[in-house]
Amino acid sequence: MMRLLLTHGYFLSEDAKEQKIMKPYVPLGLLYLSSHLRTRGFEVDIFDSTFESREQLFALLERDEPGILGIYGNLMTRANVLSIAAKAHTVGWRVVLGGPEPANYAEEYLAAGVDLIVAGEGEKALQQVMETGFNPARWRDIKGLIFRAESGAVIRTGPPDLIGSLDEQPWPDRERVDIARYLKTWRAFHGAGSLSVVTARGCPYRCNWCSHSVYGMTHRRRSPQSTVAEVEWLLDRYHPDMLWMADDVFTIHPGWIIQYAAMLKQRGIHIPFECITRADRLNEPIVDLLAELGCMRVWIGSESGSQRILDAMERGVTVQQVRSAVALCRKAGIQTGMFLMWGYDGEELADIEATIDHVKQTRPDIFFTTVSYPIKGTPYFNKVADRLVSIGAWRERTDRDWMIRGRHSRNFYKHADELLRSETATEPDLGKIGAARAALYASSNEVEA
Ligand code: B12
Ligand code: SF4
Repeated sequence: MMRLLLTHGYFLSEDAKEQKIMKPYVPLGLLYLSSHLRTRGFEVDIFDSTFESREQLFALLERDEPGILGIYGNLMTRANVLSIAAKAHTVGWRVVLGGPEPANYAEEYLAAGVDLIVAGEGEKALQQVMETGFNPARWRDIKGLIFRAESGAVIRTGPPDLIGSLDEQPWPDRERVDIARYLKTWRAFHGAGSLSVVTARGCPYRCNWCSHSVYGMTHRRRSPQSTVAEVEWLLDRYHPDMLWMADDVFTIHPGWIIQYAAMLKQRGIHIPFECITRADRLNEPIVDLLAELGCMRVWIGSESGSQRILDAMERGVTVQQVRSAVALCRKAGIQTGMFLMWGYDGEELADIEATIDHVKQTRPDIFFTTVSYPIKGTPYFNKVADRLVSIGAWRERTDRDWMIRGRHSRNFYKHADELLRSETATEPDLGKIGAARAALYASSNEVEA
């Protein structure tokens, strides 16, 4: 039987930005694949690259008997994934890719020499591939694969077979990675160690710029019982100081939260946690329950203070809902983190002013801004596709680097950011605000490409 080695192309030591944030989490997708395959008798190893170096991985690939190398790829790790795949090939490994990015650029990855791409949920598809002994002649009947036939044609076998009941899956194979190192890093930088858990897969909402490449529009939940059992085990086994509920929208199902809370209480479990949610999935009873459970911070995608832009994004949330949700959290003692997006299609100065006004009125504890970027496969990407200008070679850039012809310049958004920050400073400086606004307006005729 061929051995499978799983890895991801993420090296913390090469990421200067993350080294300042230092909130690493284990690659849960790989750990789920590992436990799924190992319980079925396959030999699986994990090289968790987070704290290791590229050189260490390359040395391992050279030293070990070649087998199958499975690599997780997202939009930030393209160049690393390609370099790892190339190295693996030169020393005799077969390479399979999975995760949210590879299927979006299947032709390019296959042209780079990758043997196989799994599009979407990986457990069943990879299991079936392993059962063929990694034999391409038997891949056509397995759902969820993209590969090249001998003729050179790219074969796509359609969406993968999904796991019927998430509760029947073994928990992610955390014992195979160095959890202590993650916790130690967290504690050294933040005074508390955090571990991630997922309670569901997939999000049914349709925010236009969000990638649904792994789970499509599906939404499957674990039972509260199974989640509570995993949480209890995590606390007993690793003693984290807090948890991150890494779901797309943790509070999507109020009934589930109520049952989960009741079970945690019944077992006397209380652990601080943070999560991502949507403003429309919070109301007073749910916020109070979250607070009671130990929720210290919720992250809300607020995106814009302009309803016109939220509607164009098909966000399905109103500006007012965000304001009310943040106010409810403040009242309950839960901190709020807000994500904001500049530069969505059609956004103009008035929308930017509305966003700044919105943040001033809403007063989240913290906010992060990004200039919107079209991820391949999203409706947003399709909407701006005819205006996309690429800079540099595909192998070196990411979907974050697209330029959109006719959009305001990066400089303009930098000024928007400066204005937002000066307007929301604890002690606003009128001089700074005036200068930032003047710079924003003065740069409004500059275009990106
Ligand atoms: C947790 C998370 C993070 C954490 C990552 C922590 C970590 N180490 O996991 C943090 C906050 C750091 C993060 C950051 C970012 N993230 Co993020 N993140 C997520 C999130 C919410 C959950 C990931 C997860 O654990 N999923 C659960 C597991 C079970 O699913 P999975 O990882 O997809 O794995 C399954 C399949 O993909 C497949 N599979 C995975 N690996 C492999 C490998 C092989 C060989 C095979 C065959 C199959 C396979 O099988 C797995 C089991 O079914 C996802 C959304 C989501 N719900 O998945 C976004 C998501 C992955 N993130 C995304 C983005 C855009 C980012 C950022 C770029 C954001 C930013 N602007 O900075 C950064 C990039 C960071 C980086 N340098 O890599 C996008 C990726 C889009 C894309 N096309 O690549 C997603 C999909 C969100 C979205 N809907 O748009 N993220
Ligand atoms: S942004 Fe959040 S709510 Fe919207 S589709 Fe993506 S995961 Fe779902």
